[in-house]
Amino acid sequence: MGTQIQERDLGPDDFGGDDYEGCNEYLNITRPDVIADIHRRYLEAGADIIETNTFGATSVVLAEYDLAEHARRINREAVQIARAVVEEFGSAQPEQPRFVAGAMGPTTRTISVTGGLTFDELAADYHQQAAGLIEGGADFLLLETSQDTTNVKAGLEGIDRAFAELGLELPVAVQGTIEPMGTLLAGQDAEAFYTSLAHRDLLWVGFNCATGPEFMTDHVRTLSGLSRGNVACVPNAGLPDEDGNYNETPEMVAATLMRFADNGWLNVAGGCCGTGPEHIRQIAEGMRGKSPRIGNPEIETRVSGIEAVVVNEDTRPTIVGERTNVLGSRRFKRLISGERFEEAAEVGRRQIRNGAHVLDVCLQDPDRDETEDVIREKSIINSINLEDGEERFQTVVPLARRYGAALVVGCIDDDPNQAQAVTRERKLEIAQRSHRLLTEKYGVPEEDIIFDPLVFPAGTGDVNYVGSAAETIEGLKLIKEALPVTKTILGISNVSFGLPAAGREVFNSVFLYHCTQAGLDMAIVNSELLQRYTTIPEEERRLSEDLIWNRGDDPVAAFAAHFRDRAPRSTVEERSALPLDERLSKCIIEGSKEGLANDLDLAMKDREPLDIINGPLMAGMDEVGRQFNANELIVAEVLQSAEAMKFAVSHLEPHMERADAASRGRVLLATVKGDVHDIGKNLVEIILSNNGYRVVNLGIKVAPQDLIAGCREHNPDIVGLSGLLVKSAQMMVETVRDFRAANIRAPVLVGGAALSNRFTRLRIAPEYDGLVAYAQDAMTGLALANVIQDADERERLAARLAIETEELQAATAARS
Ligand code: THG
Repeated sequence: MGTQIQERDLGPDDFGGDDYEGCNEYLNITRPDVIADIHRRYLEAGADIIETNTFGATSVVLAEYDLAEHARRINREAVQIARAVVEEFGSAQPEQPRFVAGAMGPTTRTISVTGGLTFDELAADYHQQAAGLIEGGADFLLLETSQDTTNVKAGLEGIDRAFAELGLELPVAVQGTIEPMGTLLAGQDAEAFYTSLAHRDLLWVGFNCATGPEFMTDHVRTLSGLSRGNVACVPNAGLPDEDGNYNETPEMVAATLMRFADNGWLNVAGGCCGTGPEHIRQIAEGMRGKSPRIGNPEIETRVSGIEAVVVNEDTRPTIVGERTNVLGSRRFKRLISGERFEEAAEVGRRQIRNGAHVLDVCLQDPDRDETEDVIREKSIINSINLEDGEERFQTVVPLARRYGAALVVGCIDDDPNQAQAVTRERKLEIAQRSHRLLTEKYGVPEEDIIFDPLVFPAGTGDVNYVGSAAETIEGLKLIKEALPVTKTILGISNVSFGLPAAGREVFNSVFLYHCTQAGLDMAIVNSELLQRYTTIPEEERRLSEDLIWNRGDDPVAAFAAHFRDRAPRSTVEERSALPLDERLSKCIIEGSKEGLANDLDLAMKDREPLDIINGPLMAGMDEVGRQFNANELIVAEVLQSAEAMKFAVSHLEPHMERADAASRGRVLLATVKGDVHDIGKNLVEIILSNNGYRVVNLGIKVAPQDLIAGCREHNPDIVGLSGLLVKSAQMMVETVRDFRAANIRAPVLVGGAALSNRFTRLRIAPEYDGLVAYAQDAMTGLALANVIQDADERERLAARLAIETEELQAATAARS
């Protein structure tokens, strides 16, 4: 609409005077004939849906022209123009029904970035806009070009208010705009954006505007992989050039959208800035006969801030940082009451840096107004329960459904004698009652319920809580068994209240270990102090386990006696008594950098850096892998070990000899999209560059389009793709598929923990036109690179790999 209006070279008179020049929305009043004509041209071109000329018809935008109070009327009349044109073509034609979308732009402010207006002010403006659009007769409402999910939520709130006012509901669709840097202006990526909106039953979720379609590839694929409902892609005709022109031809835009549709990603295709009627004609033609996308049936527990977090088996337990709690930390309380918010935020960042995925933010200070500081993404509300009967459910649950939030539900009810469930049976009973109410009466999806079976202090001597830690573990198991789609959470540190300081983290750790074994999904802990179960001496484990299961005469006294008057145990000191190589391995195993640099310097006195990596450091990583596979480590701990390894490798790297600069070839390396793991890849980088290769390392979470851009820029001889997670293997398939579409044929080496030669041959190689080989480890990667750089050997390798693929395919076919 914007570009079409601009092309008509309208003057001040058309806009109703100098004061209004540039206010496109005012043309609905002053030149309805022009707007009608634009609509007509798009319907002639084959559009099923036209958008009203109301992108900026909210009071906050119209106020720039002193037209704020006309917002409702402008929206109403804009729909009437579009409606009339649609009726010329016949809105109810059975072979092509046509629709009017009431367009609602993002306004000129973003609540989370620019500020300058509140959620409630924006919701009030959207209320007026939506009401005008509904009164005019729109078929549905479209919140589009969204840059900030908080604005979208204000939009949805305004729309709900308009529905309530007018006593009628229309379908609502939402489209975000992902900038060239890969996120919305306010920072969320495609996954977080979808997660924040997944609670609404939307007509569709999609992306529009921004870049041309090519740059949207990865975002549309991501959205398509996640979305339960429909997906739309409505791109610009390319990125505007320095003169503001959009240069992608109708053929180009249509071809890319057709490719998306062929991949099964689309329910709705369209054009935004710079797409004229001819673009729409070619898109409409291109989409004819293509099958619409089928929604994703998968059920997941997912939440989001700027980034999305999925609570599932892969990352269990999700770590919830406990320090951002005014009731659980005196320091945090002081910072908040002093309004030292930046330092308070740093408390959260430290929890995150030490492995927390989620923060337990509690600002319940009676002297302050808590609501001031709450932001609305898809958060987790901690917590509700049945202590006062259904009252809390009644007030909180509708809010959670309206704005999008998961719910922690404590196992507490209105029992007059003991409201908090201590026994396993009561925990299960309350969870089941809450579950029934929440799913049946309030319509909460099961995956958004997180039960807290409750943790009580096990070591205060309070007779009510003797054996309660074991009841928590057993109650957890019963709840997981009875309600497998719901999730569980525990405030781990509660268990050790009242015990000697030196023993608290030990006991927390042993308790967390047993809860994790029992199936715990989320753990509220101090991620900075987490002790590894495997590093706890046998005797201290036994003392802790006696306390959990109430074994022996007086397990509290035994535990307290052992830890009283002791400083917290120092693993650093214990390590220092070991021989050098064991110390190095231990640093990796325990995920500690303390003393590591010093020990590496010692080791370098009689060994080459690469031997230290391949020796004690890799031995440490192997042990970490073993412990992880034996369920003795949680993901957060593995990440700490990875950090220590990274630290060691970067400490050694400057001391490594480089082979002659005469380059043996150029290698482009990246950890694929969705994955942050890069120890393996960084090792490959070091080994290759020490063997004469020039390596360009694109880093972590590299999306296919960035790899394609990297290939175009660096023209590599070999591309190396790395990734640790199971989903990274799939991302490698997507990446080479995009390479093929972009005509890239460089040999690709793939490696990573979840990858296998079989997957590489059967799933990745067939999607690519160049050579693809699996490198089991860094040294194999080097050997393969050397083979690839020799023309004859490379040909033999390609032939061998092709045979392997065929054999595997034949074997698979035979089996099925
Ligand atoms: N379930 C759920 N949420 C919870 C809990 C729970 N949130 C709060 C709490 N329990 C978990 N968080 C903490 C935070 C701090 C401590 C314990 C649990 C703690 N603090 C020290 C103390 O009080 O002695 C340190 C105080 C300080 O540093 O000033 O132990 O069970 N759903």
